[in-house]
Amino acid sequence: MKKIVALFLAAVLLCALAAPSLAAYKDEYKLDIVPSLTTAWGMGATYFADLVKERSDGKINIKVYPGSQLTTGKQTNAFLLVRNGTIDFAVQSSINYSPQLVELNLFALPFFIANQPHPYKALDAIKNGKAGQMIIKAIEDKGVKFLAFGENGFRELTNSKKAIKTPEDLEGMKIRVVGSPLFLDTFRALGANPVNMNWSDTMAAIQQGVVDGQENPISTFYPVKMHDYHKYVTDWHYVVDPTLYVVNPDVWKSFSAEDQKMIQAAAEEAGKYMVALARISLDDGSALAYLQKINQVPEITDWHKTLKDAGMEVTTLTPEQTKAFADKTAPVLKEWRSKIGEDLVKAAEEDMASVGK
Ligand code: X2X
Repeated sequence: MKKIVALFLAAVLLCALAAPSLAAYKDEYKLDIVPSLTTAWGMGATYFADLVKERSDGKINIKVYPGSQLTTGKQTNAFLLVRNGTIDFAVQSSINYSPQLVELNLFALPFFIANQPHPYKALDAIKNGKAGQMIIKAIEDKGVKFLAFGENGFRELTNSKKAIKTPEDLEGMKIRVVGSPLFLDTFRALGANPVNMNWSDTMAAIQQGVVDGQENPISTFYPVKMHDYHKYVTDWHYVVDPTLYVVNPDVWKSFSAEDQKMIQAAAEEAGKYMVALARISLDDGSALAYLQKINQVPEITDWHKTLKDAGMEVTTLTPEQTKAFADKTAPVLKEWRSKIGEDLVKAAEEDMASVGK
């Protein structure tokens, strides 16, 4: 009898202990993204939310808010809002976090990763290497829990005026850029006239001809019908934008250890899916093969063809043509190396060198 009473009391105690953490689960967790749900970014965020919902039997409900709704359009405030808990989760661009985390400018150093013999492999080596660890530490030291890398993609140039093949072609062109002053420095070095603008204001500025051009990953163009306004694409791969799956640390602590493990795995899986979507038709075929393997091949599997069919003229720069742009921006690269931190840039160079020729 005594044993039964003791067991009963232990059970009551356990329930009492478990109750606050269960009660702490919210009905909805808000997840912030900048573009629409139809982009690789949006699809990568939705995939994560769906996995978590399914694997928690509906207990953890993450809602994706597209179009920078949660930052009232100010995408570069996203890091601060995840840190203070206004936003629970985010899949955010390294560019949008760079005003608070100077280290994240690493990926936006002009022609730094792009100039490697295998840019995608070089990027992966950074993410999985010493530089990646340093970046994750910088994010977490500043008060946001990192879960996984995704990918927005290498960034290409579009404009309404002419095919851009040399830095001279960019002379005086008004180009919309986002985020860090590094982008202003890069475009000024190329003789252009860059303007900082949120993505939520960009399409209107493009439609009204307030700007002549913009730069973004190729998978972003079709969903916003960029082809209706910009005829010219220059595929120059000048910088890359990996995205980051992150969560507010208090929200993270409120999850049981088992749920944390499940959410972590879901973010990693969704990150891989997003990377593949961002690379489809732009890599050596690995992205498509992965999406086939997980049975998630998207409707569009060839970006250049899709954009050409929509009327865009795609210029892919030769290595010599790329060099002219890289030479012009070399002083910016040099200046920003020290702003970002020589240690981090050197670690990234070592990571990239491990890939080989
Ligand atoms: O604003 C942009 O250009 C975008 C959508 O790519 C980012 O959020 C960095």
